[in-house]
Amino acid sequence: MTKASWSKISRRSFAAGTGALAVSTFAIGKARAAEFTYKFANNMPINHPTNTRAQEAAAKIKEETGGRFELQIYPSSQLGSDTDTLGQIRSGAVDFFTLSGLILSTFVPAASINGVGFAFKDYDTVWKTMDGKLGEYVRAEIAKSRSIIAFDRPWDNGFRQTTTSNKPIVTPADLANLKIRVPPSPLWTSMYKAFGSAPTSINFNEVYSALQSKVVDGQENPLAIVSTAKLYEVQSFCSLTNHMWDGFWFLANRRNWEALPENIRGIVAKHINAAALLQRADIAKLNDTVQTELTGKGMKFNTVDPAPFREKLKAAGFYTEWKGKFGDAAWAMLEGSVGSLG
Ligand code: X2X
Repeated sequence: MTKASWSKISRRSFAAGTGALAVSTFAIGKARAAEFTYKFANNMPINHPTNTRAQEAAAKIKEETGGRFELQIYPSSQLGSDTDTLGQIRSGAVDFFTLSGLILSTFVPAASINGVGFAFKDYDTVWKTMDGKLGEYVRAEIAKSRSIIAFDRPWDNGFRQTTTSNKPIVTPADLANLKIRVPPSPLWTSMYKAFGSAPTSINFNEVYSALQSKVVDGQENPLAIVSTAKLYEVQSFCSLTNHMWDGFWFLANRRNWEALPENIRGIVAKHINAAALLQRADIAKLNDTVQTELTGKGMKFNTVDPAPFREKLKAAGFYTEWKGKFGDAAWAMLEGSVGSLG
């Protein structure tokens, strides 16, 4: 956050006080700096719908605030890895940050609940759940942290698929001993340990090089990311495992947020929440077209039957363990939306 310097403010009141000449001199000078310049950090490439929709929202916010508020977007983890940026949003060094609930769970444990393996069967259920009671519960848990808050509408990351350099994943046995990259989050590590894989936590900004240098043989991400982050260049197979739905909470540093005038907060929240809905629709559309695009680039696709994967997690005690961690009340909210998880 930067507020206009006092010298600029006094220059403006000086201009306001000295009549038309001073005002026009001011107007032909350099474009006036916004009164509030806030930083939005994220880990997505510039051409991912998260950034294209955020850019549009930034333009609308600037217009509707008459130039008083500027949202500066830093894509591709330019301000640091997700783990670093989580520290920065907590301290207020960045103002806004979109973060997967699963990674956020290293600070707000309840936030990984949507990532329970094979919980969601389709987007209809996802949005009913995340725009409904469970989403509200997670947002309240985030707010309890005191340092950050989440906007009402989660943004889509997507249903996660598995890519590998060496073999397709068809049955749970194919995951055994697989050197797979997972984002830094206990739920992810726990799930792949339950499959008998060898998971390594790596922040997204290092995934491409980790795959390229064969530190790991596979990773899992939604198709929109496999495409926009060019992971197809370093992966050969894409197995449509749909093993998890993942979304981004649009987070704000509470102190910096509350430093904004109420009318500006209203304008920012309105456009950010509207952008979330547009971003969701973009990703849904991409899901329909990206497979063809990636097949053209040489990736080999296969579908999987989710039932044996779910059975494997059940047998390994994964669901029982995480029900215990999230607690009966939160688990009941999840099962109330998605059905019994066993
Ligand atoms: O790190 C990932 O894989 C990503 C981009 O999907 C998340 O932000 C969780």
